[in-house]
Amino acid sequence: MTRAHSGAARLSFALSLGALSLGALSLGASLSLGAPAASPTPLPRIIGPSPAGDTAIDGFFNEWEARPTFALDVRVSGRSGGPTDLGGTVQLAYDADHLYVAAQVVDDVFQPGARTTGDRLELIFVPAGAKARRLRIVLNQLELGLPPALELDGRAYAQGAVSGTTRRDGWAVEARVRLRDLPGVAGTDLAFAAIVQDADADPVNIEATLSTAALNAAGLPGTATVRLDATAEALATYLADRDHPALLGRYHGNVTGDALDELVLVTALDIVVAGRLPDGATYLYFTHGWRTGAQLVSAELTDLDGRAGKELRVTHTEWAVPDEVQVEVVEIFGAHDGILRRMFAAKTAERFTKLRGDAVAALSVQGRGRGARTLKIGAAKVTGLNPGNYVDVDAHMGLPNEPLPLPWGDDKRGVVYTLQGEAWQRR
Ligand SMILES: [Ca+2]
Ligand SMILES: [Ca+2]
Ligand SMILES: [Ca+2]
Repeated sequence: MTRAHSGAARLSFALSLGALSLGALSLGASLSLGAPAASPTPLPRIIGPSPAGDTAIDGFFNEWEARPTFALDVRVSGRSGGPTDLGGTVQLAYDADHLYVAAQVVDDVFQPGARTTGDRLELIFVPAGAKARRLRIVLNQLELGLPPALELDGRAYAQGAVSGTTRRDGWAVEARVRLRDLPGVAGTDLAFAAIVQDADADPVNIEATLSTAALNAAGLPGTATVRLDATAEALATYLADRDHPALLGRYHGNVTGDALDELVLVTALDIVVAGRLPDGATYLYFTHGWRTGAQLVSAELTDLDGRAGKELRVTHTEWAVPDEVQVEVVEIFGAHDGILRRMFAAKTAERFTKLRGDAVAALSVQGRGRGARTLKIGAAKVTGLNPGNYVDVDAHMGLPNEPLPLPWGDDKRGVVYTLQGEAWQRR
């Protein structure tokens, strides 16, 4: 429940979580991460920013060696003449002002590229909720040392830079585009594809087309494949340190009330809030949220405390007594003043599998307009349970959650909670 700042390329920080201590994390150098294969909501590849000045558009590719790579391995059309005919990799990088692209293509015969003839390379970017943008790198007579040219959405683009070279086994280009000309490409989930069309024997006959991502019927990448995100390093380190826990949910919104939105991950082990400050420094909050076997039921970002920034409302189930009593717990987490806190936790259901009975209550959120919401847990509706066979399982729970109001208990009319300080408490 701590916030760590990372302005430099690497540093280490210790986290004090009280009883939920995770010990120390050390931030490593990895700038990319992939979601574990078992994840129900795969995380797009996250690419962190490169230091300004690290990328030179000069036809030399040494600065790209350690950067994340997208393989040209999705066949869109045509047939391959083998590994020397067509293949290769495409890379993206960015800094505060520019997007950088590198393509290193294996191609046995270079055909000078023009808009509709020869070997061709196009990159498609579809930011979340926005229309597709197309960057074409017109290869020209690369083999003669003539420079390629850029086109953005079909028009000559002179605000960038591009360089290229032919190689013994193919050709390679790198390019730079102003981020201001591609709004939304950085900082959001991005459907991205690089597409290479290969002409060998005849400049007007495309023999094969490869892409870095599957394309939909409209010829566009349909799912988010990448995210250019300044929080990448902190997130990558967190995920590596926790041995890549399964991702149960991911959300995007403003949690802290800072100027920029945060990325919220619910993993099998923790709840993580990653963000950055306007000066570029990144931070990471996380809180231990889950125990072995806990399952996410739902989560949403919603304003509950009436202050800037949304709260994360999470509902999960877990076994209070293994294979006998499953409980459902609603929790609310909020970040203020540099601390991510559990502001509320209450049980909303108990399911006794052996007795075939259950008790289920509803949480209602009351109040509108400004100010904190009032929470009410109504008395549970009970099936198959009565004061004679009901066993209070709260003693077995380690969570500091409020008990379930039962129709025969002291709370038989339900319980109302109001925000008092940093937590909702019984009125
Ligand atoms: Ca270079
Ligand atoms: Ca070829
Ligand atoms: Ca070719």
